[in-house]
Amino acid sequence: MKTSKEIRCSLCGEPAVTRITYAKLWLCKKHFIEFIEKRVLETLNRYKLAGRGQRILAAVSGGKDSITMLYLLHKASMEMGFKVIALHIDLGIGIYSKISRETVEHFCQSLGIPLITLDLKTLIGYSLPELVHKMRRPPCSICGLIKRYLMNVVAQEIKADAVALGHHLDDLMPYIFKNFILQNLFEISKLGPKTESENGLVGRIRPLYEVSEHEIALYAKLSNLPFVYEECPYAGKKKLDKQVKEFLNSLEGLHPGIKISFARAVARNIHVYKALSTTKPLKKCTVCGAPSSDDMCSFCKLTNRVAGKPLGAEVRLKIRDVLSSLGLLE
Ligand code: Q46
Ligand code: ZN
Ligand code: ZN
Repeated sequence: MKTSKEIRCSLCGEPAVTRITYAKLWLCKKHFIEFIEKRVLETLNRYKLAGRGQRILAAVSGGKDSITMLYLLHKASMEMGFKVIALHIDLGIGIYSKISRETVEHFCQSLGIPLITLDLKTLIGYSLPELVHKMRRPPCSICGLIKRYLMNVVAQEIKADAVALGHHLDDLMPYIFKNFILQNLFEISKLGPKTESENGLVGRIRPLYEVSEHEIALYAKLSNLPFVYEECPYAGKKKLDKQVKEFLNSLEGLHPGIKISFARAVARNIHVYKALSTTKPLKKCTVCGAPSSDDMCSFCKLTNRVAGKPLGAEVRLKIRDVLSSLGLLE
């Protein structure tokens, strides 16, 4: 049996750092880094996620996935000729948010990436923990709603072509599989590598669509990327999500490459899932103009409940001030 000392890169003969089972390759540090960078470039090209002259808004929390996504997107942008602008939302979750914000600020500064930081408490008068306390709703549902809203306002205001997210293969495939089991087929259409902009909602792209969690962790480590190790204190996996993830990983062990094949098959069939929509076309929120299924959007409803008035329009003005001070308004 080979010891780890004897294992050599299949491409250059240097000591290997990892095995890419589905590609039947052992790779050294240099070739592993190149392998992942090529995979992301191919993803951007294959699914037409970004192109020359475009403006991409990258949502960055400071965790390893979003930091790696931003770094890889930034590298690709120089080759492909698009512009990356980072967005960080400070949710006010004590020390976790403080460290996350500092990490993102330093990282963007070191790479010369323009960064927009929005502070939730400054925008609406409440931090996420304060909202959770007042509203008695699951933290992640409040947080998700707020982040989606703010990302979209910023993307609209800076005329971004898309919002880039750090979701990877091991986030997306279990979620897609779970939605398939539950036959929430339309939901699957939102989980592919790209959702198009429509009805005032700026589209999403997922540059790490074909990169696994393990590959991201190794890439971040080997590239010395700074990221926040701590998880958000509200994070927690549901039992079914965890089990579906383990199931897909055990399948991958038996059939290397099946997760990527699954991801590509879903991407090919996104239009099929999209055609299953039963929702009505979106209207505009009467308060803030954001796309909404109701007369008032969920952000305005939420702020109305907690602050006594819908804050969407006010928040948009505050965001415009932030963007203007950064020279990002056209
Ligand atoms: S930040 Fe927000 Fe996550 Fe924290 S409160 Fe939940 S959704 S876990 S990506
Ligand atoms: Zn090598
Ligand atoms: Zn609104």
